[in-house]
Amino acid sequence: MSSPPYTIIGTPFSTFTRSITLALHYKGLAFNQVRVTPHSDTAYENHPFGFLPTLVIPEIDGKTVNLKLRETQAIARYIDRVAPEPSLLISGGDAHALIEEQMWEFVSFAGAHGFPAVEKGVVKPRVAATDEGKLTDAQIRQNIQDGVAHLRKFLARAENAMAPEGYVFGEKLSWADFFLYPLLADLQAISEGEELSDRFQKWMKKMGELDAVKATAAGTLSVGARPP
Ligand SMILES: N[C@@H](CCC(=O)N[C@@H](CS)C(=O)NCC(=O)O)C(=O)O
Repeated sequence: MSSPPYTIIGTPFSTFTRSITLALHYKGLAFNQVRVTPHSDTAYENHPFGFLPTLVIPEIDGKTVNLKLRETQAIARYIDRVAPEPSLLISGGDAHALIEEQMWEFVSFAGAHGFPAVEKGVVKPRVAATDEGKLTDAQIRQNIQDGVAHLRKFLARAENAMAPEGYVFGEKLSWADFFLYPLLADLQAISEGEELSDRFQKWMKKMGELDAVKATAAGTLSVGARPP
């Protein structure tokens, strides 16, 4: 008998949620998605702080548990354990990495520094101002100029931590790519996408060829959607 599918709580518009749905698709794990925004009633019913995503695990060892697992990196570790292949881990010796934990270091950079730099500092204020329709492009650019200056620093440092070509760790697709991609796909969709270097643009193109990326595009800013 096949196991019941997982449930992911989170709108496709949420970049952390997309990191997980990318991996669920990539690893061929069936899931349902409950498309809610952060701090909605459903978000709070599933997450103590109303954040996204939560993964609801229906069964463990054939026993119904409906366990709610929060925090994207904890969810990633669970997914790797139940579906180790195809692997999203690296090994020391992949591209510039000496030890496998450098992949988790990059993941943490993306979440802790990339999310505020890309989403909070630039994407959200740009989208809010554009949707409101009261300011000119020049006025919006002026309002977010500090955010863009900070974004440039993040992008330069992230690029510096990447292999010179291929995925973040060269030939090996990993969680590092799945954590960074949703942020830069949003960035690419707005005018400030012009900040993406040639290296990032090549990487975006390579990522865009993945079935998992195509399957998770609906409902994201990259295709012009809005929450949920
Ligand atoms: N540390 C959390 C961060 C998740 C996160 O920030 N999710 C965003 C949506 S993409 C959110 O729920 N934000 C709500 C807020 O900032 O108040 C994780 O890794 O899961």
